[in-house]
Amino acid sequence: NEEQYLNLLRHVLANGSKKEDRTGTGTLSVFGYQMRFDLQAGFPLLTTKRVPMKLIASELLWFMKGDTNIRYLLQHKNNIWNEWAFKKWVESDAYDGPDMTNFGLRSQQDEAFNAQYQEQEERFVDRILNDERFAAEYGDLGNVYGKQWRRWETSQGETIDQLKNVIAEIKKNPDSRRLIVTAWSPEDATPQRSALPPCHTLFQFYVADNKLSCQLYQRSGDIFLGIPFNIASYALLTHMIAQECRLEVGDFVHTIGDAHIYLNHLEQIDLQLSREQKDLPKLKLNPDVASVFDFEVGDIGLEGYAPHPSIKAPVAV
Ligand code: THF
Repeated sequence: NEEQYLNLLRHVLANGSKKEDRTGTGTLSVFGYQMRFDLQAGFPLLTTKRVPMKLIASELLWFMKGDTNIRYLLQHKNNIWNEWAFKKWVESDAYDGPDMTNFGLRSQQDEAFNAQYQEQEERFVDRILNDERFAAEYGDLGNVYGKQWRRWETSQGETIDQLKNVIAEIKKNPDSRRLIVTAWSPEDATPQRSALPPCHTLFQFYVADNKLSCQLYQRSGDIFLGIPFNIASYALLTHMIAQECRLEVGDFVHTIGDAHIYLNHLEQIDLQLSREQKDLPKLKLNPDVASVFDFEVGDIGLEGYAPHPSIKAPVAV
């Protein structure tokens, strides 16, 4: 069940330090926290609030395709990365609409500005969907996960397909202690080269007793909005790779560096903690898909997911 996650919420509420952050929202934060989910016990999707599995699936497939353009996400009605592309657009020379400086914070504090912002973002999304050249220029987030996992660029000008390589290695050499995919590159962790340096710094696989486990080191985690997505996403990835490698699933181990609750998520968390947990759902993958790179959204389903209603919260940009 999701006790591990609820304990993280309680731990940070009780022990977190007040800490300012890049986005100006303010957080309660702890440094260093680890959770472990036994994937045999059910699929770790929260039941104390509805978490949209469809969005998690399309985001993960987007990463796995090596795509870094939000156009694919928008075509799947997934808006979770919009703000980062929108930020690049409104900061570019080509943008000629109303001033959108610091839109994340201002949209929450100023009703009139929020209306303007919503209109501009809607126009932006329309243009990404309908104008291929505009999408190529302003829909691309640069060196985010898709690029790092599938098309890592070396200083020699070669590319490395880390995800493909690690799957081949799991099959060939399951006892290896080097089953690693890294997204963090010191060269790329600059505002010029990446809209948002990767939060999911590195993940490692481990095979024992015919079971595939995965551990993620996440440098920074938004506990209320991001972490529930991240847990489900890496759990799903582990299931897909296990299917291709003909292994059972083991544990997902989630290690977080700066684990923080945004101060504008506190009421939502009180509500969530007042709710009773329900049974975890089961993941249903289409068993006929032989390669992880052939999965589509329709091959990924859930059985027995009957969560409490979703809880809305603003995302810090
Ligand atoms: N930045 C911040 N501040 N938080 C994050 O969680 C985050 N992510 C990704 C990149 N930067 C981040 C984006 N992932 C939602 C979920 C995941 C996101 C971004 C946003 C979100 O708003 N979820 C809503 C539902 C949204 C919807 O229905 O459209 C929710 O209620 O869960 C860390 O990976």
